[in-house]
Amino acid sequence: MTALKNDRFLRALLKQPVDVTPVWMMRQAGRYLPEYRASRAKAGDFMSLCMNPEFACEVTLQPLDRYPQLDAAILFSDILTIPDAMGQGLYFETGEGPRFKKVVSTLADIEALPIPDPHKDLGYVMDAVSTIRRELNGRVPLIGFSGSPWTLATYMVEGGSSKDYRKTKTMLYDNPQALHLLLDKLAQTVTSYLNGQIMAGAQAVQIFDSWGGSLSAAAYQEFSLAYMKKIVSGLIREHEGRKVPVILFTKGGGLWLESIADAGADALGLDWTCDIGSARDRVGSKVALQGNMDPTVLYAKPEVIRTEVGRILASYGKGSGHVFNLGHGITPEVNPEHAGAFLRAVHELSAQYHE
Ligand code: 1CP
Repeated sequence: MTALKNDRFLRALLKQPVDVTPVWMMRQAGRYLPEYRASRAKAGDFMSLCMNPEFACEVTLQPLDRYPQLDAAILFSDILTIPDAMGQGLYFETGEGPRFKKVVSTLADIEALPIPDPHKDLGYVMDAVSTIRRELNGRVPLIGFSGSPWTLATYMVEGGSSKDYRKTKTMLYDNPQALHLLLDKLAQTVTSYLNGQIMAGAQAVQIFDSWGGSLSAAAYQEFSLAYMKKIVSGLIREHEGRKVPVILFTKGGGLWLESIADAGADALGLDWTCDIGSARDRVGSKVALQGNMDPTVLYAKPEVIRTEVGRILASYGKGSGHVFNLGHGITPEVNPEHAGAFLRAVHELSAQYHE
């Protein structure tokens, strides 16, 4: 394997010294980029991009070619590949978001769900990872990812996106054994899926618990964090002679940072609702932090974006252990030039915080 030319992302996740704060953006390959929309039109639809390793590789590299400041690439795929591989039949209605042909409602439905084999049932993802690794040729590290069991369960039980997770939460309170069985199957699946990505070449992995923040404090511990802990304890943590850092991102998890920091991961993703300096005081010696600019700041003028980047860097303060990111994914309406101003500001303004 080619040596990494830029490893500041991996170094910051392990709190090793860096020259400037590394940066990447959640959803950096996506609809705000005209080149992404052109590739999607060529492929036919979103799932065809994910299922064809050449297309997945092409769109993964697009933001890196446009923005030389990006310090990491993220596999182009989706968290919903897992429910699809469990037989739910994922499809996308234009402008409507994800949908499933089959939903999971009863204990019998959950008992019948197979545990997918990453190589047989999700081989297209493994092929995308190895293709992207080859084409990156050591430019920057490649991040693999999965949804958390709780976040995946919400899509599987609701049959798509939801505002209130009504069916999933009804199951949580009325039929907790059924939900636990589903979460347990998902934790097993996510563990082997992420290990498959690591063996195929992913150099760090992130678990997206996008909807964990919708839970009560007690339910978060029992139905989301417990399963992420189980996954973290089953992951391959060293490969090709290097540590493979694990990042946990619970959107809305700011109140529970101390307990998330005890889950065994190397870094926590923060949304924009918490102050990163206070978060560092609460967990700083245990884990690195990733985040946390409000993605809507990218709608503002480049000077305003720069000020906001400076404010977050100052709040984190001196030293390594910070990966700059948005607090959630970049949205389709963002002007790509504003994303460029954001990435440049992170490198330009952060050198003063590193020796
Ligand atoms: O129309 C299109 O082109 C599809 C839009 C799209 C894209 C670009 C979807 C459908 N997924 C993706 C890619 C994607 N999804 C990546 C690619 C890597 C990157 O550049 O970051 C990643 C990491 C995801 C992960 C993902 N998918 C999450 C977790 C992250 C988050 O934003 O919270 C979730 C919740 C999904 C589900 C999903 N897939 C697609 C959409 C529009 C959604 C969200 C639906 C909802 O809000 O419920």
